[in-house]
Amino acid sequence: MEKNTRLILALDVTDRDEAIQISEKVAGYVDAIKIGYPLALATGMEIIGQLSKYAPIIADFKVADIPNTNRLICEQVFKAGADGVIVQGFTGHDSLEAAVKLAKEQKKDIFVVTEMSHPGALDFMQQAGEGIAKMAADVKASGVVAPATRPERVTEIRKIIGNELSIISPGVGAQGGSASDVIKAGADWVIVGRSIYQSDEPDMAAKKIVDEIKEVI
Ligand code: O7E
Repeated sequence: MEKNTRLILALDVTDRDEAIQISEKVAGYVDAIKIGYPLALATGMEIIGQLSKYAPIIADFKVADIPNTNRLICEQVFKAGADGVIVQGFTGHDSLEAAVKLAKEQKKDIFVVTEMSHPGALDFMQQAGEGIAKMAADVKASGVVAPATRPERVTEIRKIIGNELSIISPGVGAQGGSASDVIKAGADWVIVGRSIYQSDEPDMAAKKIVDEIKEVI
């Protein structure tokens, strides 16, 4: 993924035409489009190929299984045209290694969820987040997912993973996080959904975030 605007659109709509229209509008402002279960379940996996002409696609299926199943899932997602897949880290090193090995063979990316952005992530995930970040660095994943709602955690996670891995960070806008704060804290990209796709002018909403980021880099 080329580091240009530093914005990734989280396209959590469930209508194919709407997804295509929004992608067309924001294509110039995003470095990637993240699609997940809402859109893929509503429209089918072909949506990945259809949207990949606008931007690289990161498939957010938060893969969390045994190594063999992780590999089988990632194979299908890459075959559908995705450039990257998001996997959970809590399943441990062997599950993650299976996904990373396949991705490297196919020159694709794996991003590993460390600690999530919502309040409930404090119940169980935060305690494991730093260990997961270290494991992601050890197995040479492409990057990790860390919460824009807690920029100080992004800074901690950056210290653990160093500069080889990227940090992609959701939680800006609707969840209360700030794009400029989390970029300053060490994130490479922000992931933004509702503030863009629910806007009457998604392109202008995306541009505003890109301009905000530009001011702090
Ligand atoms: O709050 P929004 O509408 O800006 O959307 C945020 C998107 O990021 C949404 O798709 C959600 O599923 C995802 N996300 C989080 O909000 N928090 C996390 O901790 C992790 C993710 C996520 O995308 O994980 C993989 C990158």
